[in-house]
Amino acid sequence: MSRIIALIDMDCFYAQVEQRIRPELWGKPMAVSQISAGGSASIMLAITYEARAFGVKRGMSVKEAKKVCPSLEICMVPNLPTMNKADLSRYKSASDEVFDILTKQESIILEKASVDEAYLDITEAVEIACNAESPEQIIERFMAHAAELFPSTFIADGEDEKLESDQRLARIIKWLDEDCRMDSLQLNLAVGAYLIEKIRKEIFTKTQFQCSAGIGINKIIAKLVCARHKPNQQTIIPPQFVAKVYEMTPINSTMADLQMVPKEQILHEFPEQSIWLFKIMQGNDDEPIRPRLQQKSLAISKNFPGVYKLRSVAGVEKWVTNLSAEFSKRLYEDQVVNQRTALNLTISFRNDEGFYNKTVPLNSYVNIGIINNLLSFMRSYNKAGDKEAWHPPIKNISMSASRFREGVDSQTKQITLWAEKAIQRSLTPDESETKPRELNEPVTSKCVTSTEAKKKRSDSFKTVDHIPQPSTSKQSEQPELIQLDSDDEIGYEIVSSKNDNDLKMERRPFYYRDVVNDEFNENYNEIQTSVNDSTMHSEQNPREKDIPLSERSAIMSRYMPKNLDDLKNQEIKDMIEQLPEDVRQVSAQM
Ligand code: DCP
Repeated sequence: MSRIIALIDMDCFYAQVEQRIRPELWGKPMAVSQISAGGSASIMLAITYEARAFGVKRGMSVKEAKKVCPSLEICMVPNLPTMNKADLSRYKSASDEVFDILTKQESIILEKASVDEAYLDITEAVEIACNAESPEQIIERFMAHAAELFPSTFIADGEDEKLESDQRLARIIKWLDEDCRMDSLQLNLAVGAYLIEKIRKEIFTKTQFQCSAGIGINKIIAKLVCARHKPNQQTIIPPQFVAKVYEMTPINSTMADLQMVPKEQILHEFPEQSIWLFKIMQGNDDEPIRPRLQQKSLAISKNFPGVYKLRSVAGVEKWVTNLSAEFSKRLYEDQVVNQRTALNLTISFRNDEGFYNKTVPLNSYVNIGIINNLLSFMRSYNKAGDKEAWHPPIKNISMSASRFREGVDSQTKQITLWAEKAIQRSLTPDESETKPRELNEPVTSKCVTSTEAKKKRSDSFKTVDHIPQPSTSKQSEQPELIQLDSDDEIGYEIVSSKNDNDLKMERRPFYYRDVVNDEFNENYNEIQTSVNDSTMHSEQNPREKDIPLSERSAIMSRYMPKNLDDLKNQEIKDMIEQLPEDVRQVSAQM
């Protein structure tokens, strides 16, 4: 049986999250905006469809947006308490809610594509549904109740965009009656569309969020039509219409253009990729849905565009410290939630002359280690004569942790919890003692729903709200990057824009943006391989066996600073003092 794949994409996601918090904004032209680096301007990130009708576009400034839509309501992305950096935790929590629903669906394979997008391989679920009734019964039932069973489905046939709503239903009934009766693949697509209608309804009922979907025989095709009838609708693309829809879809003009190129030329120009390209051109794409919810790396990145470039030692140190503290906190959180430990740290920065990076073993999650590593690496590139200056100025600082091994030993758990609390307090020295903050609140099903798996794994641990690491650059400064969501395995980012008015920018994985540096990509590939290796050898997980003291101490030492005096935070010092004597002594000697 041919595969049936769906792509579900939340509509104007951040905007819906804000609308749920302020229900009076449902149905209104509104946008979510974020202060750009340096705090001077504010750009639109998510725009409701009501506001899009006025011409409000992503990347516009507040002023530009208000000009085209004076009634526009604007919600700001909150900032992290002590940093000029956005706090995306509420959007991530909302995303978790959606993914909780998706992971609970039976007989589907789920692949998280971004914070608000997922591919679903529903082949098996379709097969099960098809086995429960005869094809005739299914078709009769679908035709008799089409309005109720397919309230928001379109058939992409090249004419679908012109249809009025009554014509939409008539088209579905005709397709069921003619094509689905003749062809089991088309019937499978119809059953798939029916299942996706149900899943989208469930998402809406449980979260109040609307989403759209594309349903086809592979990922590319599902992606191609997912946005065709946004918002809150879904599109099936039967194979016979793929070529026509490709041709008519502007974002895939490349694919339509490829159809015009003689096959010999493609073979000559792209010998390696030709088979794949031919398949894609015909709408065939064998890439499987990879079950994936846990990212393979954690990253944090901050851009300093234009006038915000870092030109002083103090500025660089301040940002390295802030980012390291935040990164460290995320590592601890990941350790608690995912019960795994990162072994590699890649530190990188960009200045006016180039992009530099280095991968080192991640010996400790304590942020002082991360700060020192990054600073000493960066200092070797500071050519300023003046000892307070930094030259060439810094445009981006990034850190990423990768090569995870399974497990966190029990002593580390204690440190993790203590350090986590300490870091939270150090981020909010004035408030946390006196009044409850969102960060310190226990996770509740209302504000954060972590997945079942996470819940099971974290047993006695409380997770804290996720602190993500967005970074933005001004749209006008090209080719500056906008990093969307660096903690997804592939955090998408905008890498290019042909002109200021065309915001249909290319998206590609976070790690491949800096093709300027082959060494970096080589490292990344190596790390990826190692990740697979380490998961294959999960029996080495120290939780699983009674490890001898020397080995336990070696593991501990990775989490312990070499010198306790390095620790500025009294609470972490106190915590280490309370560790079992044997562990403390042996670790201190290492
Ligand atoms: N986002 C961001 N910066 C960008 C692009 C997007 O922070 N440059 C955030 C805001 C979006 C969310 O990611 O709400 C999802 O992005 P999408 O591209 O899926 O766009 P939307 O969900 O906002 O709208 P659509 O309905 O077109 O999918």
